[in-house]
Parts: sequence; structure tokens; C-alpha cells
Amino acid sequence: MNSDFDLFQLAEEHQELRAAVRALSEKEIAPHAADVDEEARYPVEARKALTAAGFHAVHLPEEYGGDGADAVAGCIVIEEVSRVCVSSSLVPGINKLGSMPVLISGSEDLKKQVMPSIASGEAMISYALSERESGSDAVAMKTKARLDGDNWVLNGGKAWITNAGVSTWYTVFAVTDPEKGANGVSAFVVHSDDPGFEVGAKERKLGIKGSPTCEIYFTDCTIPADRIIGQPGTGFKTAMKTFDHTRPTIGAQAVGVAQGALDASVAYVKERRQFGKSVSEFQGVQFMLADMAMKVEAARNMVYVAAAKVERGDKDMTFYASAAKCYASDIAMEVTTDAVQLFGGAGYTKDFPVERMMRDAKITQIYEGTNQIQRMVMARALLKG
Ligand code: COS
Repeated sequence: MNSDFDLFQLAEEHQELRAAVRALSEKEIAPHAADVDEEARYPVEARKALTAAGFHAVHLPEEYGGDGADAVAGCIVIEEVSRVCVSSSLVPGINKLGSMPVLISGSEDLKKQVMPSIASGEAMISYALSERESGSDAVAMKTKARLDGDNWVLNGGKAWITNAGVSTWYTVFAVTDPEKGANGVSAFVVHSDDPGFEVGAKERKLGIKGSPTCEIYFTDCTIPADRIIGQPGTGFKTAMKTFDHTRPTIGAQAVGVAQGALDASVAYVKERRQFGKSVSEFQGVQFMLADMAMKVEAARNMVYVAAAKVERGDKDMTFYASAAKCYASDIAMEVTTDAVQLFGGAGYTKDFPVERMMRDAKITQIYEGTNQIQRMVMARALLKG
């Protein structure tokens, strides 16, 4: 009997992990979240604390110096950091996105070249798929790579690259055979010291201001031939398979920021008095809180289920990865907006964290595929049967 109930609760190790990441986030990350946002500066304190505690890339396999944590554990880390600072959650988040293509399709040699430096925290890795004119339509990319003797030579540029300038490694997708569409795209690992690699100016964004987003450029950027990820022409599929693993982590970010906004709202309405009583005594306010909590909990469960499916490699994981990302991010936008409403005029100021949370939540509906693209992916999966 008991074991049936256990199926629907997190394993003890996951619960302990949550407690550890929550404690670290509240102590080391939350105190800097407002000024990281205000100054649009890199969250150095968070990177240091997450690295010292070994939470910066928990998904990396043990053979490369990582923890070998499962996908649910990875989501819990990202969720708990996002609860206090979404920008900081991109430390583990982007390490996962950047490294998954190599872990999924890279040669053993390439994994050994790249992963240990990420596992140790010395280096980070970004993911470079989008271009100015190729966002949702990722196959339409123009960046090219050609083999020249023992090297690949890349030319072009990528846009909206998270952690650009901070990362040492970049997973880059480029066209190697323009005649073959999706099957003419290959994936590479570029190092920031490679000749012909350059980072552009920082974007000025609505939210996640602590996470630098820049263009990156390749001008006859020359890398050794063995830095290709898998076989030529397999890059696009590697990019899509990566999203199966990482879209649940965006869902986790969304759940985290929504939970942060909900927690702040519960505390505020108990404190705030109007019409001679606590605002929390108004049924209109209570119903809002109940709806917010109900939606966050539904989103959280969906994210964990998606992560577990991806971990097992279930056949329907692509549907679940998109559904979890899409649902959780739509909920995060709703819940953070309601949180600002519950704070009233105060919520619209920088005196409280909910306005930052509302701005930060917005990106989760956009990146790693807009929620319109997620709906396309889900519909295709449904119709394919
Ligand atoms: N796993 C394995 N293979 C996959 C896959 C997945 N999850 N998704 C697609 N593929 C394969 C397809 O099966 C197809 O292979 P075949 O040609 O052998 O049949 C190939 O990849 C091309 O896929 P598809 O035909 O679906 O390509 P489309 O051009 O229609 O694009 C979408 C598909 C729109 C889903 C894709 O371009 C996408 O996800 N866009 C959003 C990009 C994005 O998320 N950008 C954010 C950047 S990171 S911040």
C-alpha cells in the first residue's frame, strides 16, 4: 500500500537536494538578486556559490567529473535557484543546454576534451542555434562550416546567445550542405580563444538582466576537425533531441519564479491592512492565492513527469517536454502578473521582488522555442500518433 503512495512523491534524495539548494539560494543568491537585475550585472556571487556547492552542472556524468544526477534532480536545482533569481538559474541551465548536444551525439574524445572543465566549474558552455533571421525556423540558418584539411572553418553569426562572453565553450550549429535542409546542418564546439571568434554587444532586455545575451560572430573561425559533434548532417537532429532534455528545465525555471512570486504574495497580503483588516481576509484575494498555488503545483508535477520521461527515454518524451515548458511558462506569466496585482501599487515598484519576477517570467514563454512552437511540436506528436 505504502509503496503505491511513494510512487507519487519525490525520492528522499530529491527532497534533500531541494532543501540544500533552497538554503543556499536564500543565503547566497537572494541577497544579490535585486542589484544583479538593477545593474544588469553577471551574478558572480551565484556562480561562485553554485560551483562551490557542486550545483552548477549536476547533470554531467561521473566519468567526466560530474555528479551524474538525473533529470528530475537537475530540474529541482534550477527551480529552487529561479525561486529567488532567474538570472542565476541560468548558470546550471545554460551548462545543461550547451553540453547536451555533446553528451547526446559527441565522440568520447570530444566529451573528454570539453566536459571536465565544465564539471570543475572552470568553464561554462553556451548553445548557439538562433540567428537574427532564423529563430523559430531554425533550419533556415545561414552560418556555414566547410572542411579545410584538418580544420573546420566557420563563417556567419548567431543571435540571442545566453552567457555569451562568459562561457568558454560554444555549441554551434552551422550548414555544411546547403542542399540538404535539416540534414545539411552540423554541430560543432567552438572555444572562445579560437581564431575568428568574436562576441558582440550585450542586448538590453526586459528581464533576466543578470544573464548576458549577445550575438557571436565567426570570421573564418578555424577549429580542429575533431570538434564536430557526431557525423556531418546530424546537427539539427542533435539540436532537437537536446530540447527534449532542456525544455523541462525551462519549465522548472517557470515553476521556480512562480513559486517565488506566490511566496512573496502570501507574506505580503498577511501583512498589508486595508479597510481595517488584513488584506488576506478578503475572499477575492484568497481565491486568487488558491488559483495561483493550484496552477503552480500542476505545472510542477508536469515538469517532473516530463523530466522523468526524458530520463527514461520514453517514446512520448518530446510531447511532454514541450507541454511542460509551455504550460509552466504560461502559468509563470499568469502567476507573477497576479502577484504584482496583489501587491497593488507597491508591486509596480522595485521595492518588492514581484515586478522583477514578472519581467523574468516572460522569457520562459519565449526561449528554447516560443510557446507557439511548443504547440506545433505537441500537435505534430499527437497527429503522428
Ligand atoms: N528528436 C529527434 N529528431 C527530431 C526531433 C526530436 N525531438 N524533432 C525533430 N526531429 C527531426 C525530424 O524527425 C526530422 O527528421 P527527418 O528529416 O529525418 O524526418 C528533422 O528533425 C527535421 O524536423 P522537422 O521536419 O520537424 O523540422 P522543421 O523545420 O519543421 O522544424 C521545429 C521543426 C519548428 C520544431 C524546430 O525548427 C524548432 O524547434 N524550432 C524552434 C527553435 C528553438 O527552440 N529555438 C530556440 C533556440 S534556443 S534559446
